[in-house]
Amino acid sequence: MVNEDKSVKILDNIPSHSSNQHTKETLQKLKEIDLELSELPALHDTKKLIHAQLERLENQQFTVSLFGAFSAGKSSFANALLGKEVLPVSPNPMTASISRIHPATDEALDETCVITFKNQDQLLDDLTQAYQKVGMIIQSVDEAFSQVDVALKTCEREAKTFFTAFKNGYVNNRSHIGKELEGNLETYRQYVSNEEHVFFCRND
Ligand SMILES: Nc1nc2c(ncn2[C@@H]2O[C@H](COP(=O)(O)OP(=O)(O)O)[C@@H](O)[C@H]2O)c(=O)[nH]1
Ligand SMILES: [Mg+2]
Repeated sequence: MVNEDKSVKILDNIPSHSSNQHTKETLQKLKEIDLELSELPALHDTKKLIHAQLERLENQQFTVSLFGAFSAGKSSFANALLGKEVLPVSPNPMTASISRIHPATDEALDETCVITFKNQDQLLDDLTQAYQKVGMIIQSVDEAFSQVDVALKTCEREAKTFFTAFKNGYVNNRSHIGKELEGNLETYRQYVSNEEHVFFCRND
């Protein structure tokens, strides 16, 4: 019988940086825990966590996340780590977008990118909230676009960036809504550094 405390204890004993032998042992332990947890629906969340760890370990994957205020040097640090100027660097604040950099694979070649766009519902949610703040009700993204100049005239200064990005980016990005766009390094740099493009991209 495994309880949650015991499984956490086993995980605590697993070395964080491992030689090949340690990795094999860790994999074995995780598989054992995974098997025992299958019979315990109450520990579904723990099982999910262990599954994710198993997958990462088997594929030799790990994530380094960089957080920081604008112009803290996150992109410069990531480029130094990659040994290549992948992310655009600027003394001025860039967009608040999240980039995930992966090693190249047979399917996802080096210096290629996939940009994921918000769907109609996500865009409409964002827009509805912003329009409500200026006392306007919109029913569709197209309607929001037709009313954007009115919103720009009445909105507070902080909301101007939002409405301007929507206004300037809509025509170019309309056809991408709800889709993914594959491109090269130039496409990625162009998207990540332009508010009018980032506005239409998913950020999760
Ligand atoms: N002096 C100094 N400047 C840095 C350093 N790292 C980055 N910068 C500069 O700080 C600015 C912002 O860097 P960036 O990497 O774009 O920051 P991000 O907004 O956090 O991604 C750029 O002008 C960089 O050249 C550092 O270690 N020392
Ligand atoms: Mg940056």
